[in-house]
Amino acid sequence: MSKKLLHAGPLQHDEVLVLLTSLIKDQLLPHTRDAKPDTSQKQVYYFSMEFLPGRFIETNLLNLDLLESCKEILRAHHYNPDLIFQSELDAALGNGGLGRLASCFLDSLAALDFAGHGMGLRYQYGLFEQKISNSKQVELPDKWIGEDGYPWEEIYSEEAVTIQFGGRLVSGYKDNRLTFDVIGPERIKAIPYQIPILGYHNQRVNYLTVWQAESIPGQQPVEFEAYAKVKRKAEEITEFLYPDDSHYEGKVLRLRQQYFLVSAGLQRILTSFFKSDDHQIFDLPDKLSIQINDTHPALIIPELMRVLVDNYKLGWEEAWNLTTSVISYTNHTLLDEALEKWPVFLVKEQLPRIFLIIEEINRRFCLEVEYKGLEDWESFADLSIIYQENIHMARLAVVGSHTVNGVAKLHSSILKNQLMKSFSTHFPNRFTNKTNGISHRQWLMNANPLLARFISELIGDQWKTDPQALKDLLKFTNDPDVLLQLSAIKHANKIRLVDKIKAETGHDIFVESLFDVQIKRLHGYKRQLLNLLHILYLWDVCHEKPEAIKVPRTFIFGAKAAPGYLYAKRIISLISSVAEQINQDPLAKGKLNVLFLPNYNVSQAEWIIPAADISEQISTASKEASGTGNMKMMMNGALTIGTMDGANIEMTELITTEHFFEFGIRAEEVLAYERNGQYSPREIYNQDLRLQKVLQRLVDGSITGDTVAFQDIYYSLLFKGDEYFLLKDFGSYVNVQNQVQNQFLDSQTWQKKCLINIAHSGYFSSDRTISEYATDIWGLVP
Ligand code: GL4
Repeated sequence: MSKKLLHAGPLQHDEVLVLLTSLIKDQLLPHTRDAKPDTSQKQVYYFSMEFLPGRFIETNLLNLDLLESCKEILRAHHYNPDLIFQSELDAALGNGGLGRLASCFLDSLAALDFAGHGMGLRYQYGLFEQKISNSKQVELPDKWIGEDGYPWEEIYSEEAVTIQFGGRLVSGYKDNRLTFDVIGPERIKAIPYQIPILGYHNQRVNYLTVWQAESIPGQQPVEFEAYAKVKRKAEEITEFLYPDDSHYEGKVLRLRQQYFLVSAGLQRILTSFFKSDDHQIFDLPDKLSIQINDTHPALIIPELMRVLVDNYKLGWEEAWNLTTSVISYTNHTLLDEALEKWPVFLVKEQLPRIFLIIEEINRRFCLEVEYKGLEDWESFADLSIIYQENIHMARLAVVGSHTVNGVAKLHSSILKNQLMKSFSTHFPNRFTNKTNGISHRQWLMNANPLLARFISELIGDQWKTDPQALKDLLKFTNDPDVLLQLSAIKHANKIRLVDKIKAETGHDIFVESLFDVQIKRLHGYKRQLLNLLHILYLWDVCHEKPEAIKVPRTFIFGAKAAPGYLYAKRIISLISSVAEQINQDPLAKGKLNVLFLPNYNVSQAEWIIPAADISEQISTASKEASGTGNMKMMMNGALTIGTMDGANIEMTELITTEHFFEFGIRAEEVLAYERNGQYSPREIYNQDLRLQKVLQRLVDGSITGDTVAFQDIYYSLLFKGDEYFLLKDFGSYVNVQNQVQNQFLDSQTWQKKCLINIAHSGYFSSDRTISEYATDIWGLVP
């Protein structure tokens, strides 16, 4: 325990937190662990370059059934539990949806009592901390690991493993087999840290293992400068997380991170596998499943082949059968800029043996394709893993997995029938869908205790372990008292948020206004800019026809932009600048309020989501693979304004479009325009006066006084093709936003819709998603 605690006098909040975490870790965990040894169970490993758990304290207390009593004890000792919990730093080891999904999945794996563990990296710096200065994003390092380490982790130095890069490959022949030796490789130590993941009221403890890179003592050159260089080169592997979401950077360091993760993770898994005396290598598929979270860990395919062929001396076919029986792959995006392609020369240089194995996988696969009669060159261009000097990681992942899934119905269908059509023709049974989900424990029980309590008063506690039981709420859709209480809970959550924002930013928000929320990474396709164009339109209305604004609105944005994604950063500037102008315009006062909250992260989301009235899910149709913020807000009783994209479609299937504000062109239309190139934003502009006025604001100086400040954004829409179809969807967006305001005026009908949304949100619990992975992909018995 920290020495800091040995002083006299009352403890500081962070000191109480240290006490609580050590109490949970040291006193309670060993008992739960002893209670359920699970070595006989099939083990699932979820490999991911990103995990975004947020804070663990409340989750762990909730799972141990100690949350309420702990809060009471703290209060009895005059501590405010919220302040204590908030002193825990978020482990921000991910960018956005992909990493957050991984954390929800770990939560559900434990809750459903599966032996499912995470494998990730212990980046020294998490996702950057965002500040907004002069309306611009500034990135600061996120030091999530405190002086005494990270409170939830345990280091296992004695279980460190060695990872090899580079070297010269020498082939030989021994015992009737080809052999491959790597001469003079660079060797790096990987040290595992384990973070416990607790099951909900079931005594299970799984683990998220995160690896840290270090140089190997004794291997270093003696000269100081050379020594420092070697040390640095090793440590940089886990120094920082690449801050890109849905965009890949072909940097050698990223490749090294990826291999480091899979090689370290696999060594640990196999060591633990062989700890059971009766486990033979051929039992692997019965005892082990490996899920790769997007292609980032796809090198595990050739790595497992290398281990089986070179170390365990299996024949290629035997090794391939084992590998493909163990591994499955989830695709999370169709965006071209996110599909990883590693240059051959890089992989050859960094991972010579792995490269040979990939070549051999590809050679055999191409022969198989040829044998099936698909030998025309066009299909090879689509199918070959190595093509034009690049290794296509999604292709490698598909060929080396037994199952490939997308993350929402539409996404999976485009993946199967368009992007990977040649593959699904070749492997007709390999592609499937697993619609994403979120942990209802974290996003409802923890984030919104008022609503959680109210739901239990109405329908009992069954929904906590069977979230689909939330449907029982449908009995109350016409109960005015229930609807009134629902509205009171939303109001209380809004006050909670307003107070927090006031304390942190000094900004005043009118609680009675409609909270219109868009919180997610900043990306062109997510169309924060479309939201802003609507705000500019409303600003015009404030000036020209103020009586048309019948409901005051607070627009809340939270979004980080990748530091290298300049267009996204420009949009942050625009939003912040517009916010500044509107918030000080007397004609907009009491009608419009715009906020860009800096440093959006998991903990912030837990405050914002319960307070949202409107959830903005307005991506260009076909671009958002699933989205998960949409599910979180639905579960917390916000109504969605959205396009027919990602999981929005499945939301409307459940609640019908009557309880969802739908707008915009459909995926087929977007894809058709992209094929035929016939979209003309100018034509739309010429016909829409509202749009003309709004876009003029970008270049007439009314935002910052400067007419060139946002010219680039203006050009991107009008002269550079409007890649994400903002102008096309502007009209229908404004119309549906108008419906939002009209319906908000009728509080009872609005609350009824909220209740219907909550009642159907159980489908989007990650418990449902994980049950589907378990039965359909991993072959687990519940
Ligand atoms: C993402 C998708 O963009 C997002 O729609 C999805 O919900 C998430 C989890 O499946 O994965 N893909 C990448 S890359 N980042 C994401 O957030």
